[in-house]
This record gives sequence, C-alpha cells and structure tokens, in this order.
Amino acid sequence: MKSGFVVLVGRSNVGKSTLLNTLVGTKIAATSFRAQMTRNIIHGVLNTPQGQAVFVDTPGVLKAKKSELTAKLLKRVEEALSEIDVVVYVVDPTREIGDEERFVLGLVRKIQKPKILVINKSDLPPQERKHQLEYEVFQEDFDAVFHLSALKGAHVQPLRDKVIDLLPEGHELYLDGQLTNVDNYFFMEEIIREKAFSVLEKEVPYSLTVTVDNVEDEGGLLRVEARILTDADRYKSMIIGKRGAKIKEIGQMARKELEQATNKKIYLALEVEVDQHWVQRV
Ligand SMILES: Nc1nc2c(ncn2[C@@H]2O[C@H](COP(=O)(O)OP(=O)(O)OP(=O)(O)O)[C@@H](O)[C@H]2O)c(=O)[nH]1
Ligand SMILES: [Mg+2]
Repeated sequence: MKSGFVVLVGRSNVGKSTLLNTLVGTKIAATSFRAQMTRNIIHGVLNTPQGQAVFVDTPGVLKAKKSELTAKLLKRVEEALSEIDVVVYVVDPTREIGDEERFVLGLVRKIQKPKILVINKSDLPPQERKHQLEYEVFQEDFDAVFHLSALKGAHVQPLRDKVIDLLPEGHELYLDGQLTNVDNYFFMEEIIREKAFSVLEKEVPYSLTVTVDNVEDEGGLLRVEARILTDADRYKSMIIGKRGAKIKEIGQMARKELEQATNKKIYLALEVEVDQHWVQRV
C-alpha cells in the first residue's frame, strides 16, 4: 500500500486547516478568518483503497507580527517540514505575493520531495482572485498544480488522488480508523478558541489561549470546565464584554458546536483569567 505524511504549508489564512478538514471529510482543525488560528501540528488521516495519507496541518507563516508566539510557530513549521513524504503548498490568489510569500516559497523549494501547489479559494469571483496568474508562475517548481475550493469542497478529489499517487510504498501509520493525533481536551480548546477568534476584536485573539481543565460525564451530560487565559486586565475585560456579553456569546457558540461533535448535552463553565505566561502553554 501507499502511505506517508503530507504536509500542508503556507501563509496564515490561506485555508490550510479548511483544506485538512475537507480532505479528511470531518472537522479536525479549527479555522478562522483571523491569522494564527493554527498553533500546533495537527494530523488528519485519509484512508483509501490504495493507501493512507496522513495530512499534517501547520501554523501559518506570518512575518508581519514579531512576537514570542510567532517565533514559536515558525519553528514548528520548520520542524514539520523535516520529516515528510509530500508537500502541499497552499496559496490564496486574492492576496498579493510579498516578502512573506517568497519566504514560504523559499522554504518549500529547499525540500527534496514531491511537491503540489494548491491555488485555493476558486469559489471566489475572478475579480477577487486577482493575483492568480502570479501564483501560476510558481508551477515550474511543482509536480502538480490544483485549483480548488477547500471551503466548498470543489475539485478536491483530484488532489486526494495525486497525493496518494505520489506517496511511497509503506504500512499503515494510523490504525483502527483513528483519524487524528488530537485528543478530546485539545479539540475542545480549539473550538472554544475558534469562537473567541470569531467574536472578539482583532487584537485580542493573538493575546489569548484556551485551556480545558476538566471534563466530567455526569450521566449523559458532559460538564466541561475551561479557562481563557490572556495577557492583561484590559484584554480580560474585552473578552468578558459589557455585562458578560462576549464571553456568553463565545460560550454559547462553543457549546453548540461541541454538542454536535460529541453528540452529547454539554454544560460549559467558561472563565477568563490573566496569565502573562500563557504563550509557554502553547
Ligand atoms: N472563499 C473561500 N474561503 C476559504 C477557502 N478556504 C478557506 N477559506 C477561508 O479562509 C479563512 C482562513 O482559513 P483557515 O483554514 O483557518 O486558514 P489557515 O491557512 O489554516 O490559517 P492559519 O491557521 O492561521 O495559518 C477562513 O475564513 C476560511 O473560511 C475557500 O476555498 N474559499
Ligand atoms: Mg490553520
């Protein structure tokens, strides 16, 4: 059989996590319209009659923001690129190619493995995909190029087929139908953080993390205790919102999605705490 690791790499926000979920057919990675949603290496497994592809989602490369977090995430990307069988380089044709994109292309060029270029967001109208031709020029460095929509799941099957085709012969890496390296606690943290990213003002998401401290099954009801950790008091009040409006919204959205994912009733006890060292937990 064919098997191996297929790393999804690219700038922040190009749609790597959305593509991972679509390729595997179930939501594993959280996604956001804000940058730096993904902070960890997340695996999603695709099993086909020909073999098994383990897709590896990575943090987006972000050069503009200099911070401890950004440096840590870039290191993770570089590590993820060291042991792989195929690279899938994802680009967003609505965005201009600048230093950041050239930096990622530089990383990808150095890799001596089969490479695929994915030009994502093909569902958007052509006038929004105004840099498409500039990205198409990259194709000489790649074994294949695909135009697709990760969000709509359009034209994704040819990519699956090509990936399997390019993988080496090997054995199963994930057994017994297991689909990811992510555990339940981590998944819950990511869903809560995803909702915080969607509800909060732009600057706040980069200054928080979520930790799930306890999950208790109380006869069909899952009681989840979680905390949002943030840098400073002013962020804490922004996360809580006027009369608790923001934290309530985050909690409700997260609870709904977690109920769908677990197929259980959930009670989510969510608090906000200042912890200046939260980056060390990421
Ligand atoms: N229109 C459109 N939007 C997309 C598509 N794929 C992803 N998006 C959107 O682009 C945004 C970023 O998607 P993510 O999957 O979180 O991007 P990412 O590359 O994982 O971002 P980081 O984790 O920050 O590196 C989200 O708002 C997605 O809904 C697509 O095919 N079409
Ligand atoms: Mg992501």
